[in-house]
Amino acid sequence: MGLTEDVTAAAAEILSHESVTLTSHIDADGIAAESILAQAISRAEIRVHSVFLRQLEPLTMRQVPRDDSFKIFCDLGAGQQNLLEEQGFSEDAVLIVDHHVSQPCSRDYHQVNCLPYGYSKLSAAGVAYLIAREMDPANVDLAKLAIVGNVGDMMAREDCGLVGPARDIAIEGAEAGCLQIVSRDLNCYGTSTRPLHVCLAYNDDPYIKGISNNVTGALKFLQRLGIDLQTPERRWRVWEELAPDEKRTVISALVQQLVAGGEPVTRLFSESYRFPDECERTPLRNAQEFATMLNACGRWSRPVVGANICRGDRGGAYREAEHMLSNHRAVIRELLEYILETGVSDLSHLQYLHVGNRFPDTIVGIGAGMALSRLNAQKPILIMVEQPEDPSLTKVSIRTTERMVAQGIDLQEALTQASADFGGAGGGHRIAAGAYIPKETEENFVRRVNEILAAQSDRPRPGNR
Ligand SMILES: [Mn+2]
Repeated sequence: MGLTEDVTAAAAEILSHESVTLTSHIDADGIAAESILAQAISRAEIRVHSVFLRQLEPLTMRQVPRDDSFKIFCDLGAGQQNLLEEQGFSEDAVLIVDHHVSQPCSRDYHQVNCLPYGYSKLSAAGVAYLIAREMDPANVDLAKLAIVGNVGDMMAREDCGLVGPARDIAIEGAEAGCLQIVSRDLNCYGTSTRPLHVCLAYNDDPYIKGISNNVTGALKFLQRLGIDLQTPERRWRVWEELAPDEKRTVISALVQQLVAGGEPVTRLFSESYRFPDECERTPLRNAQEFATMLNACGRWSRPVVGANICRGDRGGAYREAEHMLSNHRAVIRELLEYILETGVSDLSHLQYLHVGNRFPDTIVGIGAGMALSRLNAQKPILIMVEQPEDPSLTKVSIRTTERMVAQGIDLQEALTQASADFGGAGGGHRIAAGAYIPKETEENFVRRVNEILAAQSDRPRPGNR
């Protein structure tokens, strides 16, 4: 069996039911995946009801109705199969659509998971799309949401563009006219909504001296190039609306700046995914910003608003999401300032900080990632935050850079090991991971993570002997 066979079997299975309950995750990938499957299912005239969960655990499980509907778990479930078993779900009533590490389980739940087949850069929305298209080729319009989910789950980050099956989906969507692939675009977040100088200054991959983290520097840099940075109405222009020759001027100046600093230029470019059917200068115009909007909905516990946007609502849901997005940015900015002002504690291979209950646990990872570029990027940053629902638990987020990952740092491994040592649970990716630990173990936990990171950095690596 391969992924294609699993997809075919899953599509046939779904089509054989009259009623489906879809349980998905509240982040951009989960919301996009839910919207893909729910639309494909209702287009097939099958009843579908959706439930969004922050995570799959005994308490949240109560939201999944115990009726005779077929249960699809999406962007979650692979790692919680024992829980499904404990809760009495039978094998023939469940389908898991996921891209996370699978937990061994005595019950053999049907699963479509790209990870065991070696596709580590395909997200749940990508897998959901493959199933939807198998259910009906007319579902090709949902490729747009698949790309939003993949980009939202950072699948395009490491390689500056999507690869493998995720990229095939983008090509398919582009051929069907649902999206546009822009090759060698500026590798920068905010190309549709941020004034160009702000867009450049807020970007630090690659880090460009005098421009990254320096709004005034970025503005001066652009003014010297003689490009109109504002429209005649004095509105700041965004990257997307620059003429091709203006873009070339900016890019070649940025290349010069990097070369002068002895830095590689490869990460200046990335493939980006645009949606020409969306209004110009809105967060829905490209996959990255669309994903941020969905994440904002999830983080403010309104995933359904994001799901409605995915289904085409550009009225009430869109306005609500815009509001959440601006709040989301304000809180992240506050967190970033808090981290930089408070300062981090230093260990040999780790820097860390406890933010208490000042910030919601859902944004600390993003804040940590942003803070890292202003701190010592050689050391992963770990942030701890109190759990409002359960003060005996501490939520931990850790972030590092692509460069450190290339040098052998694996945060997923570090947090999984360390949290297991202290009765917690962790997971994630090499570049970003999270865990829950008992509050009283915080200090020992941080020391243990540091030890593991130290061992990782001493580990011999292939090609680096
Ligand atoms: Mn995901």
